[in-house]
Amino acid sequence: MSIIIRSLKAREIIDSRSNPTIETTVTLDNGISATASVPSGASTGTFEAVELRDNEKRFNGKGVSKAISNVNSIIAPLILNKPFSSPREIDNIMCEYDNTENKSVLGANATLSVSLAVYKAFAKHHSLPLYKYIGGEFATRIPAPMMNILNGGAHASNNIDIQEFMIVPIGFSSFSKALQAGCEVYQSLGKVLKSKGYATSVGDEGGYAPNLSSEEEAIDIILASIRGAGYSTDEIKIALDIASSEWYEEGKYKLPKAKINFSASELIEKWDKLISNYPIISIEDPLGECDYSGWQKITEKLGKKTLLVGDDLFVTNKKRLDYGIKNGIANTILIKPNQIGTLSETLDVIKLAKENGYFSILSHRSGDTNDTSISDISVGVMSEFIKTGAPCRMERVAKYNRLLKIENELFGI
Ligand code: 2PG
Ligand code: MG
Repeated sequence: MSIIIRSLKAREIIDSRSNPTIETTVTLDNGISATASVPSGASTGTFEAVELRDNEKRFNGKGVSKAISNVNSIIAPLILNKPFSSPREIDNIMCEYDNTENKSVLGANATLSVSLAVYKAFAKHHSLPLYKYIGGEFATRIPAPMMNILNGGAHASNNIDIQEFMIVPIGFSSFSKALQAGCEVYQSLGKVLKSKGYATSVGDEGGYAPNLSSEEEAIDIILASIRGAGYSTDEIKIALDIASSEWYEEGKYKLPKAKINFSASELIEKWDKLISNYPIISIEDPLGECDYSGWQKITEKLGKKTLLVGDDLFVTNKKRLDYGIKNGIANTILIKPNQIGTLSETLDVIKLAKENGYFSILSHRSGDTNDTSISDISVGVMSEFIKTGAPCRMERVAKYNRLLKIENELFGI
């Protein structure tokens, strides 16, 4: 059944950090329309696809009018009023026109806004929710949430170098119960911080961002809040996003806030110790995006005990994941569609990960919108986890709420 697109229109909207981003609406010739918007990172990997910004005076250079004009004036004429049988054909046309490794001609923000809107419109045309359109009858599992309840690094103006301290409620019979536990622990953490006289202001992803004496103190406080909410560490585990590419400089890891330097081997020792002492099940970007030998060492040492997640390392890129697979690097991939620029390529990289025994984690960005595509994608591909911040700030909560709705549709819960 072929589908014809009647109109494609992009607009500038604002993301959760008050930066402009792009929202695109696609309308089919039968009147069905769908809209998608794209998020934006702060601790971005060097190898991510290009996020096209205007670099002009307005919005401190962050305007996206060039990306918008690429949608309205370049992509639209390429795809309007022609028959298509799948969104992939449209993604291919954009990739072929762009013809660069990193979408530097059209901008990955432009292409992703089109790609997501087109997938949503095709799903609607087939009278399916997006997750079912992506995954068909296999879309029957809701991922476990990784909830970033304590923020540091580039996402918070506190003194903590590790970017994200997440709780992972895995010992629950349903997503809604896991989410409830996560929310109760988040509230409990607020009380614990208050009782210790710490700030309860929040960072970009809704997690608290107090000044603390060490990462051990951060984890101890989280453990106290898990207990305080009446849960155990059998039910709720901890995950970290180190985001250590931010620290890497001339072969050394220079922690910008603590002002201490580590070699790769010293950092591996540090993470090994932390994993041994705490109920940590996952560490993201424990080493830098180009420190391949360090990644091989840590995978050999800790890869059987914990999830080693490549975010800046893999940037949702098939070639980089393929290199990792062939060289014994990491065992899990973080998936951010805007790192690559189309949903079709995102689905391809997840497929490659699955075929090679890697777990996948769908992820928001630190600057985000109310678009909930990643929730549908996570169910569509049956990813093991989704990380989309604390249960605070509506752009984060919207994605958890979408999963509640999907759970209800699938299981009547
Ligand atoms: C990360 C993300 C999302 P950013 O590093 O995993 O939490 O942050 O979007 O700033 O890259
Ligand atoms: Mg990360």
